[in-house]
Amino acid sequence: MKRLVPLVACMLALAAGEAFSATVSGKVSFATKRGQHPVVTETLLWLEPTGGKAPQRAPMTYQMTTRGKAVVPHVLAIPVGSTVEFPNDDPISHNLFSLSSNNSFDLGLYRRGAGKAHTFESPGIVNVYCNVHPNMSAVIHVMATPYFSFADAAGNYAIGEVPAGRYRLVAWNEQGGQTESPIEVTSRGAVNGDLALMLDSRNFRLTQHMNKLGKPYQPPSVKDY
Ligand SMILES: [Cu+2]
Repeated sequence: MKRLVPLVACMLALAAGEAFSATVSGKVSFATKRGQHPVVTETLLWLEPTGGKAPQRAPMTYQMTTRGKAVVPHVLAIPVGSTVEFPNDDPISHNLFSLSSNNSFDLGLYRRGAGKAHTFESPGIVNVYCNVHPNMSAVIHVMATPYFSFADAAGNYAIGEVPAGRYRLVAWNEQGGQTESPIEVTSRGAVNGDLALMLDSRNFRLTQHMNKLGKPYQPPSVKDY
C-alpha cells in the first residue's frame, strides 16, 4: 500500500496538468595556467529557454557596498527590473559608474553613507567601475531568466525548479569567460545533456578600462584619498 502512495500522487499531479520540474545540477571546472586563481564562487550559471520566453523572478532590492576601496560583492546576479543600492562604508568618496549598453549609469561622487540607487531595466552584463579608483570594479548580471545560481567553492552548482523544456546552460566567470551546453529537462523531470562545464581562464588578461568619460585615468594623486 505504501508503494502506491507516490504513484497515486503522481497520477493526481498528471491529472491536474501539473508538469514535472527538475533540479539541474553539475560541476564547473577551470583550465588555468600557473598563478591563476579564478574565484570559483563567483561563477554564475543560468538556463535560457531555447524557443519560448522564460518567466521572470520578481524584482528585488540589492546592495553593492564600497568598502576598503573594493566593491562588495564583486559579482551580483539580479532579476531584470531590480534596484541596486550603493552604500559607501569608506571614509573616502567613490564614483561608481557603468558604460555598459542599455544599463549605463553614473552615481557621481558620493561620500560615506547610504549612497544612491539604480534600477536595471535591461538584461545583460553590466561592468561597474569607480571613476576615482581604477582598480575598483564589479559585475552585475541582469537576468531575464529566473533559473540562475552561483557555484560553490568546489564548482558544484544546482538550479532548482526548472520546468520541462530545452535550454542553453551557460556558465560565466570573470576570468574564465563564458561557455554553454544544450540541455533538456524531460516531461518526466529527467535532465539530459552535458552538465560538466569547463571554463578556460588561460587567455584572461587584466586590461585597463577607461574612466566614465572614455579617457585614461590620471596618475593617482593625494587628493584621491
Ligand atoms: Cu572608488
